[in-house]
Amino acid sequence: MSDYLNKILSEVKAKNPAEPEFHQAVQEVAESLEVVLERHPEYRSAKILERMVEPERVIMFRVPWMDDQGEIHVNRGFRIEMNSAIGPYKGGLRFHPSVNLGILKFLAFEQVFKNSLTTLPMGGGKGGSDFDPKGKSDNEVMRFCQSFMSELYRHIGADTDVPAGDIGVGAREIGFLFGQYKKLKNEFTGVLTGKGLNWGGSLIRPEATGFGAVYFAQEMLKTRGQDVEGKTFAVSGFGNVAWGAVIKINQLGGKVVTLSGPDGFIYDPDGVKGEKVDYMLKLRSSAKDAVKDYADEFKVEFFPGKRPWGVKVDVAMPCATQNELDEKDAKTLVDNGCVCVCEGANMPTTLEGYRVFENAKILYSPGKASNAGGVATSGLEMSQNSMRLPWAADEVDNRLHEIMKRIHETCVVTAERFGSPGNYVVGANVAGFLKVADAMLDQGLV
Ligand code: NDP
Ligand code: 2IT
Repeated sequence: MSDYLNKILSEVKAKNPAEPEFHQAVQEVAESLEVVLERHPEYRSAKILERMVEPERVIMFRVPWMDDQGEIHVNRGFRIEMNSAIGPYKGGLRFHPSVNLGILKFLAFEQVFKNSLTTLPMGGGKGGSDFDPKGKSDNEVMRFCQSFMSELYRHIGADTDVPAGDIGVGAREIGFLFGQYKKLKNEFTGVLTGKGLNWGGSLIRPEATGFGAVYFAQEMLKTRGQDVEGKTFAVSGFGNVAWGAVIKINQLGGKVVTLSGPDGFIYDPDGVKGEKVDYMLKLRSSAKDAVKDYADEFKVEFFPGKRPWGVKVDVAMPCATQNELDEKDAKTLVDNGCVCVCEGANMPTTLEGYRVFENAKILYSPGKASNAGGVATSGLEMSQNSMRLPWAADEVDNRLHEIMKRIHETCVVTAERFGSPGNYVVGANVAGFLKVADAMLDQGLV
């Protein structure tokens, strides 16, 4: 990296200590921007990157709530409003005990580039809480969501900041959050996405991230004359994203042989299909955080404490969480003949893992490109809410498919234009950056 970029990275590290995931996300983007900043000194003199690594606004708040036994708990709530150059802040809410400021800043930073790639007018944000939904009753989750929204409501709005789901936040939580927002504001607007179908939600939104990621993998494989049909896939996670990916892989004739959870992974050589896909929904709603039940139910092998990357497959789709695939895993995948790694989660591969894929020249897409279908469909939900007209499932799915093809094309063309043909990381970072940077230049020093 140039001295200029190294200086920015050092300053980010000094100013934001103890936020390793944020440093990692900034470093990955900075490495991609070398050529852009050489060719475009106007971005340097306007200090665009220096401005982009500083959130426009960070909101942190107390979330007190009472459990079913009458005991009081206090969690911490966050919303990072990272960049609004191209639209209202947009991005999910994560409820997981690992949530802290640095993790949400990395996610908000990634979201800015991802949303820019979708072609829709959305800025970037992320939020959440260190609340652990594991083992909580519906009533406890409701009281928590109501308390969380009692503060968040004053900072968001359909034209200001539009949160959605992420890890630990699905249809149930969005419902409770929306109910409380409506009550406090006395307004029925598209302030959240991922809503229920009867009250403003979009068809295909639950499936969209996984569907979009598989459409992206299909486009990547096409560049090498290959297809999803007949390929075996290792998928990690068993949540919303993994579920959507498994459905679409099956529809396109591929076979998924693994799923994983914090407890380990399952290997199902016959493929996760049919009733087994529906069982994934049961696993999630059991709130047990374990994938082992799948192995017990369908009599397949379970590997406790292990990740699925040692299984010989054609395509790997990490769909669980950040840094779940490291250098050693990457080498194993490459040695086993894996031809494509398509990220469904946000930053699931470490920087060292990415370098292994880069050197091996296998197809590798960063989450900000390949998982953008979720937020893109959130953007389509916002459009439907503004029009007060719902679209049919086919219409949403076709638009999602077109958007993913366009993101793929943009990554390929941009990577080539900036001297890194075939590198989807460079393509995604540079294309995402250019649109936001130009909007920031247009709008002056704000
Ligand atoms: P879910 O809560 O539905 O599922 C998350 C999965 O990852 C679960 O299997 C979960 O297990 C596992 N997981 C979470 N944290 C950890 C951890 N620290 N260690 C091991 N496993 C973990 O979330 P989603 O499917 O929505 O999200 C998965 C990934 O996709 C995340 O990276 C998210 O940011 C990303 N994403 C989500 C989008 C969406 O629309 N939902 C859009 C784009 C990206 P458990 O909860 O049991 O720990
Ligand atoms: O990481 C993501 O893109 C999401 N969790 C979805 C965000 C959204 O606003 O739909």
